[in-house]
Amino acid sequence: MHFARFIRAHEAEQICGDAIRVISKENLHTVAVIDGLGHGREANRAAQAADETVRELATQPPSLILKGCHQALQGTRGAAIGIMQLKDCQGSFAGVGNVEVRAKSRKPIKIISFPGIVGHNIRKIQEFEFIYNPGDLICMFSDGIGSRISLDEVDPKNLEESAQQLGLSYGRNYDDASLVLILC
Ligand SMILES: [Mn+2]
Repeated sequence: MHFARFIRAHEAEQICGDAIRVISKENLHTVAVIDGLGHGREANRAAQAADETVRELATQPPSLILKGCHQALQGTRGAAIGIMQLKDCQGSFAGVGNVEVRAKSRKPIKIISFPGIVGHNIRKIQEFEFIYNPGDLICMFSDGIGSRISLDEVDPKNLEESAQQLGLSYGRNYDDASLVLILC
């Protein structure tokens, strides 16, 4: 499993309100894309609180990690968060708010992030399960990345470079932008 990420702050900010965390423990990989609401210092504070929770709960199922984040983010601005776990060709995902997933995979990966703000109002946390195969390509990204993003441009042999190119091509300057590429 290989990972490559792109992350950059809103053009007027020094500090980023998005965060990406990848944690691998043996063959269990937990990937989080966190978008603190808005941008700047308060967005960063919310994202860091979520990141800390993801690190603490990394081996728990995505829905429980999200619930943990919901508690940890009380009193912050809140965040949109997507959590994916990958283990032995079985994947699961739970998300709240605008975190999207694209995949170039042998079997379609159908995933929905539900509306809401982690830390404020979560109407529903649902875990989606899917099958992945070695060589499948998955991208998770915040809404600072345009949803026209296409994985056709990704070169699996140059994953790091591809992540930077995607981020620069599709990133919106007026929001924090982050994406993570996963080569299964
Ligand atoms: Mn955003």
